Amino acid sequence: MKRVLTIQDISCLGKCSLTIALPVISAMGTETVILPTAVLSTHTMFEGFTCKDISDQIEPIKQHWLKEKVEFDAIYTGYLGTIEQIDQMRALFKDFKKDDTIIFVDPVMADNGKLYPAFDMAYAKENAKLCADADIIVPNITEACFMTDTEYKETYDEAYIKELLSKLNKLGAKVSVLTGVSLSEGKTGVMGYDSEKDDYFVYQNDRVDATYHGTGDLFSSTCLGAMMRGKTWQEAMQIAADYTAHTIRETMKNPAKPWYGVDFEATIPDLLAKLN
Ligand code: PXL
Repeated sequence: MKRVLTIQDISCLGKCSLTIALPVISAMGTETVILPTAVLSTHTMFEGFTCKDISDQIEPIKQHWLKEKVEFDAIYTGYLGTIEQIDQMRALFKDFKKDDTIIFVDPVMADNGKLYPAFDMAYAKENAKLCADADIIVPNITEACFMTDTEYKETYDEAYIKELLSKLNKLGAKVSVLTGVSLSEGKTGVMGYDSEKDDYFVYQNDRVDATYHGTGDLFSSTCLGAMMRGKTWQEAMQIAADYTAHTIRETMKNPAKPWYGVDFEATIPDLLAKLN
């Protein structure tokens, strides 16, 4: 069985980051080791959330694991809290990266043209540096714009996306994937670029007209979970895009749907059926 380490916050209520990555990657058949970076009462879209940064635990936890000679097939970072934590991730990658360890970076910090409440431009620049150490990065268009000093556009064409991918590629990851890319009316999906093969990949499915928090985390977790089960990154993106859209559609059918997250718990069996 493969083993993934995922490093993100725990939002106790809210269905995002670790409360998605842990159940989803585990259910997909991969051991999921977690390193929480902060404990929040809820994700940051709730008013009045509490937050306890636990950066000071990262080093002792890491040292213990090094002593135990733990190895990871992939390391996946998502929402981190501070510039210092991003620096800690760069050191952690060096400590644990073997030849075949996949470093998967989702530089979670922004959406819809805006940074999340906790972040500023300095944080975005530091995330750009973290991307240099990755095998695969999966920013949305907003995050890509902040990391590459590009103007954010609501309406765009394929040339704009290719230019963004080319700028992302210069940050240094082997594969850059942009999420939330809509190349025609009523469609949405991903477009990626593999710098080693000089190859583009596009996948578009039907757009679902609803936005929920945590869907980016669901996409990333599913994608890495599929890669751990032997899928190529292109196959994994397709599985993750379909599963995320399916989960949003199913959530919308729920009369008591939570505004703060999607009902991925109900759709995991469908994901496993697709995977096997
Ligand atoms: O889903 C991304 C995410 C993760 N963690 C926290 C968040 C968010 C998005 O708002 O607030 C704490």
